[in-house]
Amino acid sequence: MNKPAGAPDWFDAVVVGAGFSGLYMLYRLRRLGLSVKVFDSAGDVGGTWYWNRYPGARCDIPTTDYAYSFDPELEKEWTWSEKYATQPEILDYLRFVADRYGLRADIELSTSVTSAHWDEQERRWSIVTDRGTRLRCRYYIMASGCLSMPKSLDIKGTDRFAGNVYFTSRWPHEGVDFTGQRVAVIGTGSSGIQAIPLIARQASQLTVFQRTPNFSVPAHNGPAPADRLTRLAQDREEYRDAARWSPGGVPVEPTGILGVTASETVARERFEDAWRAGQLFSILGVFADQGVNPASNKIVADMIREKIRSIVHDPWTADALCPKDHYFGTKRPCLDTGYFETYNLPHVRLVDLHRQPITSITEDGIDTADESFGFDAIVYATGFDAMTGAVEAVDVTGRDGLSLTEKWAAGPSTYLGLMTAGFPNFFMITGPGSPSVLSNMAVSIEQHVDWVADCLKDMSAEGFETIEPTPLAESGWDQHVRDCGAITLHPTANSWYMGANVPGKPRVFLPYIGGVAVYRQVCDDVVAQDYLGFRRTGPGGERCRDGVIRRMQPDVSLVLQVMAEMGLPPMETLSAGEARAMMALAAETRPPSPEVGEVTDGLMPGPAGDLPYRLYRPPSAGPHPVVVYFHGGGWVLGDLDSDDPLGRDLCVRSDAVIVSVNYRHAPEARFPAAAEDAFAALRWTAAHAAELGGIPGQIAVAGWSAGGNIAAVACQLARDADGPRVSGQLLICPVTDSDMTRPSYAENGDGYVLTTPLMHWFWNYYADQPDRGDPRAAPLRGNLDGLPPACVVTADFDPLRDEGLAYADALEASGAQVRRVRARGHTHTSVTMVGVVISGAPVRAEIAEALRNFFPSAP
Ligand code: N01
Repeated sequence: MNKPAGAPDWFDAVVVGAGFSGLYMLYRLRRLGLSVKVFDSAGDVGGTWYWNRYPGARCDIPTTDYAYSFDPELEKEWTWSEKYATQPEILDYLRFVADRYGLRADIELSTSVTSAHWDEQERRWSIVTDRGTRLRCRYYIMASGCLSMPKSLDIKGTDRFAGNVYFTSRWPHEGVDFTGQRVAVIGTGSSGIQAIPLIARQASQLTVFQRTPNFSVPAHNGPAPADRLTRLAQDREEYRDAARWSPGGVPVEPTGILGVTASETVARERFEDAWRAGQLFSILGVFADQGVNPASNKIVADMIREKIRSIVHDPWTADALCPKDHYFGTKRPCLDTGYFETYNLPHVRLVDLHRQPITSITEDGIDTADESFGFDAIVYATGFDAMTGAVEAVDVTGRDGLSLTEKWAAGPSTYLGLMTAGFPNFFMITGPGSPSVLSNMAVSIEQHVDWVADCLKDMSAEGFETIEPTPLAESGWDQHVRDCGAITLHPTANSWYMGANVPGKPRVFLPYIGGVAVYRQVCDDVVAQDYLGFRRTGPGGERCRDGVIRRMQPDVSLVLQVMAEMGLPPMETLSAGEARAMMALAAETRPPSPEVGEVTDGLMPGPAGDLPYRLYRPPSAGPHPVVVYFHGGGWVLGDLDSDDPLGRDLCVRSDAVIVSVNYRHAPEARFPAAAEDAFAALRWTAAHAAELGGIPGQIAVAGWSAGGNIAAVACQLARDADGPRVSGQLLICPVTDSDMTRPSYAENGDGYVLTTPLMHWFWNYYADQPDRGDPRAAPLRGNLDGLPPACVVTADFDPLRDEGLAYADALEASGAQVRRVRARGHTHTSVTMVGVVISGAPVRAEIAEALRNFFPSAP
């Protein structure tokens, strides 16, 4: 069909960016038979490798891995010269790729897309460029890179300097000769750290202005590593596949060794190996827990600081170069060649901006609070508006005039980092909410491009014209991205990952840290579930299977995965004795529990003999309110040790004395033994509160699972017996009924540790069928009038969830004050896994607050 005169050009797809992602996107779209136009503001292809030409610029992922893998022939035709190739070599590679596949014909260089507006009527994007070109397309794809928009200068007086000014991210093509010059470098991120040693070779004087010292590891560059080349030669596809299904996009075997439990010898060996390897994923993987556990992280950080001090001769400079304000890995670590050694040169000086902040750039140089420096040249290595900068640089307007910048005012919101609701047919390659910058970009780019191309192919096959995520799917993914970030140390750092380097940018953890393999699986699952969370429309109507792809907390999933790999027999196939032995064995591998002020074991009288108890006293001066706690385990399992971490955690968080009671268990003592013991324990503790260091009259009960059951029963018995007065009841995932027909049993009865068969096993041991309706077994069936305030905790993936909620509803209906705590993304057991499941900590903090509120007069 001929285009009417003056009408905009039409393409199936417009792609912004001709770097790694844009080139491959073009290649894939062409193979689908689509018409494509690629725009890039650069004078040639290459993206980041076109612009970042500063001396020393190299990749920091071994080049064997930082390359396309989609075509074996391409791999045969290109050989990398070094472990970490230089910028010119990588740029040559990308030019070679563009030429080899004849891609240039569809690429318009030196042209920026300035606006992209969705036309709902026509179901097309209208695109405008800075050269005034107007065109229309069905699919608009941003392949504009995560670190391509330089951060605006935020230092006073930058326009005053009369000497030469350079930006690492926009380096002159002809290069720069600093011979004989007095040079300043501002910024010590990856760019500064790579450039500084080379600038120092030429400059007569080099002054480095450092705001935040950075962790850096020697790259030990050299020829491409023989072991990788051999593996690739032996089975290229196997190697590439291992990368695709690895945590970071490079085939590295993750360790299971924890920093907190490793011996000093093991820790030292692992660190030195990683230091020698000169690879980011090695040093980031010394311990499995260094990204989440401050103590473990400190071991690695201390060893790096030790290295810095051993390299840099001047102790003041060495100290100033040691990072102290962030955990290792929470700001992107660097790979260097002779960076720290450079400070031993007599003409190189470090200025620590924390002690001596820049007041202004002047005509002649730089003024700090106490000194004026004269320079011939200033190099800014001050970084990027990462991940969102390039996407938001275009005026993108979606349905109903919604602007992307407005939508993202509080931080980006995406589904899978690929699309965003309200912007049909708009794709981002390695957008925020995808592994992107935390991974080998080459692998993540290929995965995204393949996903988008396959999606368009599927749409065409099924007669759809538009695709867009649903708000539910998107907010679910945003939540999952936040949940993954929240269990790590990342949110504590002022990093560009957090948007903290750009003044005014919302503080949000931008990438997805769940790992490349997990993420790939998620994307595949979405497709397998008929594009779950996407709405697709076409002339034949629309199709949408709405939903959230990942609702479980990431560390809970990990625990379930580890348990599945252990291949333990289902508990309900064991005898009570065998099940208890298995529980005891599992308890031996727990990490250390929280410290409390004091722990004492004792005995209290029960209806059929003494009951052991363990008392946890907070570190603060008493007396304290007292909480009588009953452990979980289906009335059959559990003891003082099984719930020891939770007892300690509750104690320190709530500042209350916790008296954990070991009641009689089934099948040796069946119903109502446990309930009777619980009430006896409550009475005895209330009567002896002062002796126990408690405040008389300030007594609450608490329990988890079956312990929650007998805690609830104890409150009912205390009410009926006219005492003791109970200030509150904390019921964590309690058994409140013997009816297993509620929906949460159907939803969660299999696969989340506490299963329907296991609940049957527990009930069968505990109570005869006729007794199961007795309110002392099923407190939901009792009279709920006049009961103390409650905090009821329910977990999303718990078969008991709905009976917990039913109890909260019924209590409220009877006039009790109820605080509901939802353990979002948790199972029946995970909230209690102190020190293992980090995402349980905020839930336990909320529980502790509820406990404290039971005792309003407590200090
Ligand atoms: O940028 P950065 P980069 N006054 O943001 C400082 C990738 N990359 O271009 O930390 C004074 O890391 C700023 O200080 P602070 C890689 O992912 C890869 O170096 O904000 N100083 C910091 O020291 C990397 O992480 C390679 O306190 C100011 C520096 O400037 C990412 O790109 C090579 C300042 C900026 O560091 C970005 O690296 C290069 C101010 N007003 C880059 N503003 C490879 O090896 C900022 N700074 C592949």
